[in-house]
Amino acid sequence: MKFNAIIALAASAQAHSIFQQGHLVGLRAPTQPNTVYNVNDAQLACGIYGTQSNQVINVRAGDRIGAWWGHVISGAQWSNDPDNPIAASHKGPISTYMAKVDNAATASANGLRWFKIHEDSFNPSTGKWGVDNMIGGGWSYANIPQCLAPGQYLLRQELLALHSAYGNMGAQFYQSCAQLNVAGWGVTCRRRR
Ligand SMILES: [Cu+2]
Repeated sequence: MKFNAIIALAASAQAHSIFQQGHLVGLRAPTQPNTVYNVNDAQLACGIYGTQSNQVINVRAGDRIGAWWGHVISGAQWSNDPDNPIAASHKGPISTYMAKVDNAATASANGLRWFKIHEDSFNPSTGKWGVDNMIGGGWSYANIPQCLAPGQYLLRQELLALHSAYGNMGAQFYQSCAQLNVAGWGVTCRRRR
């Protein structure tokens, strides 16, 4: 078990002028900063089983979603925690996926058809990984696709730390899920006749 890594704590959505943020509200998140190594593990979907909110976060197609990462629940473990939001050694991409479900508050996170909506990977011109960009404020963002069909979804953000990936099963997967209700197609998404 590694305690130098992280978990996602909050999700927020900017819908026009409304800003909403919930600390673990509408989220499924681990309660300890432990990692999943086995890609066949059921907990690869939304992280090591911890908290699961009974709430769903209302967003709109096209909204920018922010996920806030912290070393422990509430963020830093102590003042000037060098491992908050994650140890700088844990370089790798941050990817965001969604999957359609009937009820985001209750649906199983396994056996779903996930699609990737965003990836913050290695940028050769800056030499930075998605993790480097998240460290600082702890936020990592993705846009809900503009023309996504309305309905309930799980949104999964995955941080893949590669610092020990030289060995078999050495890559560290950290993830949490947000339970979303996605409203309305914009006018630009009307079906053509
Ligand atoms: Cu670690």
